Amino acid sequence: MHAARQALEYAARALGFSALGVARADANQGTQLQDWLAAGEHAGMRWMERHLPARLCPELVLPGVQRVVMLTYEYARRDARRVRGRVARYAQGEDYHKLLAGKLADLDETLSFYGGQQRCFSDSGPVSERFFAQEAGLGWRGRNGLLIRPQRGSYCFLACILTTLELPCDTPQPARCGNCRRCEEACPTHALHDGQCDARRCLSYWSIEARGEAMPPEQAAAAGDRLYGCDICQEVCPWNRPRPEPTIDLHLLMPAMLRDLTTEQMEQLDAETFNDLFAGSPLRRIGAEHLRRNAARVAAAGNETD
Ligand code: B12
Ligand code: SF4
Ligand code: SF4
Repeated sequence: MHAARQALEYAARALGFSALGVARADANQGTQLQDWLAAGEHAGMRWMERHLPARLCPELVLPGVQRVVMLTYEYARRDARRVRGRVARYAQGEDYHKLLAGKLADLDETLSFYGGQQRCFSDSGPVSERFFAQEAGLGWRGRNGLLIRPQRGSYCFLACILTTLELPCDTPQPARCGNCRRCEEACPTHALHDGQCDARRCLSYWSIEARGEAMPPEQAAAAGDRLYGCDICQEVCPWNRPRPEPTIDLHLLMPAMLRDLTTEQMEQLDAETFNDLFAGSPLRRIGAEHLRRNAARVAAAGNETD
């Protein structure tokens, strides 16, 4: 199985992934996910309840699974918007679900050559990606809940391959947050506790995932010019300090259309124009109405501070 792993590493590098690690599929996930769901911290994301059995048992996702291969893919660290209304760094370029799906299909093919059966996901399947990334030795889970790599910080996508091959595994790294609590202290809505994020309080949830519900006043007051997503708990993390910017896939750089589109223009978008402009962007998933609502909130916050 060393040969299969070597071939996989080679192919992953060629496809632009920045790191790869392997964990046992039956690694003990503890009870954090159940506790988080039982406390209602998943807010309106009911699909997380439905996925619970599969999340805890990868065998239900791929019978015969032995390993979870975890990969990282870098996105830009610079905020490229030229006008008011911040967009989370991960969402600045093309839709990463599609971009990574093609690359994962190539890696699936590589492992098939060695007799493996695979299922691949990136933020698209019932797999606890941060848990397995830590188990696979790619980094540790910070107090902001995210996977942090000692050399590269947390600005990366995670992707995973469940495989029936018994690839050699990696060793988890110790957590290196030490006494730091900057993310917890900086979170404007106090969403972080015990290394978990309470989605009911999180600006990322309210500006992206919440469907048909307006942002509660406490979150709206704290959101400022955050139009889509929130990077505050990453911006303050010392492991994300400026360092040479890694080479970023051109598909993940912000197109001029999004760089210059003002919140006033967004408020005017009809569904058709929205679909045309945002085809291929992660922002498309929230739909025209939610974007207009976010834009109106950002514009109103701007008027208050003028
Ligand atoms: C739901 C979700 C959200 C929700 C809820 C966030 C949350 N509280 O988890 C919302 C919409 C709020 C959100 C926001 C963001 N998200 Co999000 N999100 C997810 C998703 C789909 C599931 C996460 C999840 O399962 N949460 C539930 C919690 C309880 O699970 P968990 O933390 O993984 O815990 C499990 C294990 O870790 C274990 N565990 C935890 N601690 C411990 C300790 C021990 C000792 C043990 C044994 C086990 C254990 O328990 C659980 C077992 O199943 C993942 C993709 C995926 N499929 O994993 C992306 C993902 C985590 N998100 C991501 C990103 C980028 C973000 C944002 C930064 C986006 C933004 N800029 O706006 C923010 C950051 C917010 C934050 N600080 O967490 C990336 C993270 C990349 C990274 N470097 O870590 C992911 C991995 C998507 C991807 N493929 O790239 N997200
Ligand atoms: S994404 Fe923003 S609101 Fe959510 S936990 Fe991080 S800092 Fe808090
Ligand atoms: S800000 Fe500090 S506590 Fe939070 S994840 Fe980074 S190192 Fe850990």
